Amino acid sequence: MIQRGNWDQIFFRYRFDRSKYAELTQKYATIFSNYLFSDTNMFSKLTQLIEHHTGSKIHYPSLDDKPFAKCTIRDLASAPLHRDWLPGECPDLESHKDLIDQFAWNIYLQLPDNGGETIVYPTSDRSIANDPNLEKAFIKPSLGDLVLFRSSNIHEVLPGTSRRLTVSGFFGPKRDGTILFWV
Ligand SMILES: O=C(O)CCC(=O)C(=O)O
Ligand SMILES: [Fe+2]
Repeated sequence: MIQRGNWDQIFFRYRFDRSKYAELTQKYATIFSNYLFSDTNMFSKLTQLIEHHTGSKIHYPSLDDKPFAKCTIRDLASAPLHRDWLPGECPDLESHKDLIDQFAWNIYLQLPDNGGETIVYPTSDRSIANDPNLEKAFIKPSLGDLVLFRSSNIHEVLPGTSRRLTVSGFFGPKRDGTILFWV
């Protein structure tokens, strides 16, 4: 059983407590491989798809010799307008300093009947978010969908009428032509 609110060990949340992040990463990796990925290979399918379409090799970064988490479970009621761009948020992070861009991937495990859409803006500039001429992408996923989008652009998740559960992570190309995966 996934308990409400107890997941989502994304690095950004633990950027000031890296040992807690490493501890949770190890704990969840064991749970994911024993339960979530024991009867589905969705993560390896995703990485194969990305390597195939980009022609790039994926690398999994580490921090003080401890791996970053590869994915997380998100139990997101909604998300306010934000962007995810790790080199901007943590410029001292050696592992991510040559990153060119950041993308989010989400596989939808549970969705509300109403609401829960993801809106992605065609800009990273928050100050123009209300410009009526912006052509935003309104994503209304179905169960099992994989959605990839540029998370360095501003985006939000609208509130829904019931639980919304995803397997999620980030990836991005580096200057050396490889792709990093982390969360
Ligand atoms: O759950 C979603 O559709 C998007 C959540 C989000 O903010 C992200 O993946 O960066
Ligand atoms: Fe996000």
